[in-house]
Amino acid sequence: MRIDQLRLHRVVLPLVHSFQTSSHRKSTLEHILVEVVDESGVTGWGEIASPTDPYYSAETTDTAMLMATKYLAAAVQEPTWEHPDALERSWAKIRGNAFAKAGFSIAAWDLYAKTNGIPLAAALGGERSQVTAGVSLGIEPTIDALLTEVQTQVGAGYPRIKLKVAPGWDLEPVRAVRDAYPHLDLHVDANGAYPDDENTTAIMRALDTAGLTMIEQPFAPRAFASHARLQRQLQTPLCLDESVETLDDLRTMLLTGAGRVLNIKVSRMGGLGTARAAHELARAEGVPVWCGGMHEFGVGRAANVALSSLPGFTLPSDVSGSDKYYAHDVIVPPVIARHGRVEVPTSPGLGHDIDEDVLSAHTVELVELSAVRA
Ligand code: OSB
Ligand code: MG
Repeated sequence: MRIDQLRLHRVVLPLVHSFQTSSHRKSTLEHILVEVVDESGVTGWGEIASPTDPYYSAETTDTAMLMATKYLAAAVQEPTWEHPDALERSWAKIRGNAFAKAGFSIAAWDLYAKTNGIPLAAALGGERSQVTAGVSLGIEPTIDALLTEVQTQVGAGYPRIKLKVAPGWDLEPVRAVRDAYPHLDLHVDANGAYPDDENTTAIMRALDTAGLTMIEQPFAPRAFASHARLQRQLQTPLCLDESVETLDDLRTMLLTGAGRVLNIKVSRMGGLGTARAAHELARAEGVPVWCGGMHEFGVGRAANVALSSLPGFTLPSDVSGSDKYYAHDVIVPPVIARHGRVEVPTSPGLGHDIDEDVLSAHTVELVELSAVRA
């Protein structure tokens, strides 16, 4: 296979409900959709789901666009390849920039699966026909507003709720939700917002009594030693997200005991190949994994659903329905969750078509970089 045409669509979609994490608040999201066309005219789609600003990782939408046009465009169009793993290897020499790489990886995997007439999930080795979805709830202005959100999502059938926490928004909201829902599968995510000090240890010890399934990323991305020390003091498993960008990071987590659960994100790990490899390594070590999200539009969301069908994804993934985020998603049909479960598509590739009207209505920039061949 060889990719002849490449288009990068910078797309802005309004969120149905604005979302606040420990670092920022968002009411629209801007992602880059990657469209590749091979020599026989088959199209693959991917999504660069980087946040606009460098608060989750060092990348931004603008750095991803720069890396895409300056380096990844050539890396994806030069080689002839039989499997997307070969393409991912061809750009491995580009350091970092996982979100940008992931957009190209998803497009290549979609193209590969379509060319072979199989669903993306099957191309990855997925086994499930349905995946269990959880929802991630942002920091709300008040505890009552949070309880209303929890009620809405529990009422919609989602079996697992994750709450964003941050210094000043932790014990009180968690206790309020736990008191209202004594048996709910509940976990918290701090996005690395806590300093490693005695006060934090006291807060984490208190959270340890709230019956949480896990505490996700209390400390900064590189803080393996801090996570390992805290984990030794808690019953509740720590889950790493931002810390694990590569397989070597996962090996460090396993060796140091910095976490007992792994959140695998296609974006953070630079593509579906590395995400799948991380799943295999974690599975061999008996570490449960789940698929995290970055508020993806439908393209990235569909890739997350396909990945979540792999056998080691034993915990609910952040693959809630498109409607939780976007009034009009860029794909048809949208991703639909019923009673907290999403069907894994059975048609070739991602299993969804691009809604050209929604795409063109929300595209703010289109870059075409087609190969010039001798
Ligand atoms: O840490 O999982 C995170 C969104 C933006 C940045 C970081 C995170 C998130 C989410 C989104 O929690 C979950 C989803 O896409 O449903
Ligand atoms: Mg997280």
